[in-house]
Amino acid sequence: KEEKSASEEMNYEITGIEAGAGVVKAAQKAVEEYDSLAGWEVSTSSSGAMATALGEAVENEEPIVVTGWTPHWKFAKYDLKYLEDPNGVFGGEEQIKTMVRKGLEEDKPNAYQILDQFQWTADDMQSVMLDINEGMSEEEAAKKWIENNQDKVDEWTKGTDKVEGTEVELVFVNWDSEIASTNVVAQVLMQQGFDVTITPLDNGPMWQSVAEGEVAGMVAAWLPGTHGDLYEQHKENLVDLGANLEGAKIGLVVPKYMEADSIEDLNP
Ligand code: PBE
Repeated sequence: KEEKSASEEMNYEITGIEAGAGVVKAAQKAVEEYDSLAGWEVSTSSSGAMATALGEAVENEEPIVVTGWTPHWKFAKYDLKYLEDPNGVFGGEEQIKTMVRKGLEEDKPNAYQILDQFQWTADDMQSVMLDINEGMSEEEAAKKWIENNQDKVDEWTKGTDKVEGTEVELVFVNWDSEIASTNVVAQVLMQQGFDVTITPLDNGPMWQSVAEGEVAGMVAAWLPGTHGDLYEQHKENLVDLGANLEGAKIGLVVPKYMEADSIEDLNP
């Protein structure tokens, strides 16, 4: 009964992020599949607005359900838990993969090789996200991580030559995780002499611009689940450079003080 009042207090609303995000689509599917979520809605706004709503709820110890993902600084900052998903709507462990346009290897082999060799851990990514969340500029946070992890960066640039002003455009979505990774990769490419542009887009256009060969690539492909539909749509026109991070995850996330442990503990 207590959870019923929590669900009521939340106005039967899951606090979502950008409408094009895979985790929002998965949350909408969960609303259809779980009886406990009958009549619920997934609000859409932005990752920033979701984080603000989460912070305010935690401050007031109010119930909230957000579309969440790992790696994310929110787990370092607040005591949070994933709601169990017995129907498996949100999928299992994910990889974040790098996708580049066809022809990049021939046109810009050094950029291609660095993007191919880029890989790091969830902890690495989270440390950059935390610095940005605590007020450091995206560029400064990326540079700081690079300075502290020169051994890893050396592996990414191994076997490549420096260039002089070769242009490389990367696309990403303004999700905290992708802000972190894209800025780090951009700084590494810059240090190798590239003239790098990073362009934030919505999720669909991000995939499309790489597939259409308009930009070099992106490091923000969450697979197999989160972006599975976009991958299927564009895979013939992409070069898949494999995982740059293992152990990612999406799901519904709540503060630990909430009684619900499973999506089935919420109430219609
Ligand atoms: N995210 C972060 C994205 C992928 C990266 C989980 C918000 C999404 O849901 O599409």
